[in-house]
Amino acid sequence: IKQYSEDIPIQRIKAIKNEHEVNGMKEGYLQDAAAKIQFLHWIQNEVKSGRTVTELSGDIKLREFREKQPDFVMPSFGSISAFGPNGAVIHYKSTEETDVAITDKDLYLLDSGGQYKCGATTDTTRTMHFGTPADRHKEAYTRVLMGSIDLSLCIFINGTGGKHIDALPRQHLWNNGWNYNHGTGHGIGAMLNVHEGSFNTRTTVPLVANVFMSDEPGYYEDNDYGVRLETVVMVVEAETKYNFGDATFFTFEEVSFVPFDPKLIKYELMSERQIEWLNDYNIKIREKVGPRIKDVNPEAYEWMLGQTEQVVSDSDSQRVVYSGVILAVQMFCVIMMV
Ligand SMILES: *[C@@H]1O[C@H](CO)[C@@H](O)[C@H](O)[C@H]1NC(C)=O
Ligand SMILES: [Mn+2]
Repeated sequence: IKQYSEDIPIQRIKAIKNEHEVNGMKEGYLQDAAAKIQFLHWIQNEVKSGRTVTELSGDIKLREFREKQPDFVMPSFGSISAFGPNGAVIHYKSTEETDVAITDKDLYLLDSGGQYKCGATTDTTRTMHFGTPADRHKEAYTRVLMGSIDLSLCIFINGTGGKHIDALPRQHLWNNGWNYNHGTGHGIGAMLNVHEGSFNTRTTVPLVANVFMSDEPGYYEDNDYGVRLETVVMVVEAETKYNFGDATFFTFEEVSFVPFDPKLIKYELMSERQIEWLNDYNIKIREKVGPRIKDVNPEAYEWMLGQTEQVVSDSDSQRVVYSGVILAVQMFCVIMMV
């Protein structure tokens, strides 16, 4: 009789990162974000200025940006660099036969990662539009983003497995009669396997602190487009007001820091809590990745600032007042400096 267990002890020990592995993972994801931001800025410029970039040639350029990072060793898997209808092929691998030019007419999905000798395996996906996206693109993108945020925000009691919380990233798609035919989250190694066992959103193995998992919902329309947003997150203990039965509660901390595409977001669909998450995330990108690109690539830095602006939700008048005060203070400082 063959028996198969999801929770293999050695795999489990491997998946729960120690302090050094946690630090190495975080460092590797920052290096990878620095490379990816520069790449996304570069490819947008190429497309806008009418130069030809294809799925394959773009991926070569991405590698160049990664190679400039101090700890980069090699790609962690063959990039999924997919434009338009190719983005709907979940495990797409561009070849000479399928390679197409990337234009400003459709969505571009990029799922890729690297191995970093500080001890990280990275895997991050972003979907972009370099022109004016259609409403269907925006709606899909926003619902995927909302699900990704809800998973990242969720607080769960010790004993909860990935499968127990897998409805969260799917709910905004289900509400629309949509879904995606792949897992939401897989474990990931520390300069090892890009897919690692024991902890994922298919099993009920209880999630514990220092487990790294992808948060990657998607939505795909065959022969049309694909949206996937993948942010790697780490399980951490949550601070809660109470502790029912002395239980520990957990939540997630983001590890990938690559901007979302504001042009594809319908903020009116999002809750205030989701917008607050997005604003916090954007501040973290600026603080953590900003210094790594500011001097080496000021144009990419400026572009990143534009992608990570704070969003004010209409219904939250306090926020409007707050940002008004900040603006007034900034104006005052500018006037004083002049
Ligand atoms: C989680 O629950 C398990 C099983 O009851 C227990 O052994 C473990 O110590 C708990 N972990 C934390 C961090 O509370
Ligand atoms: Mn992945």
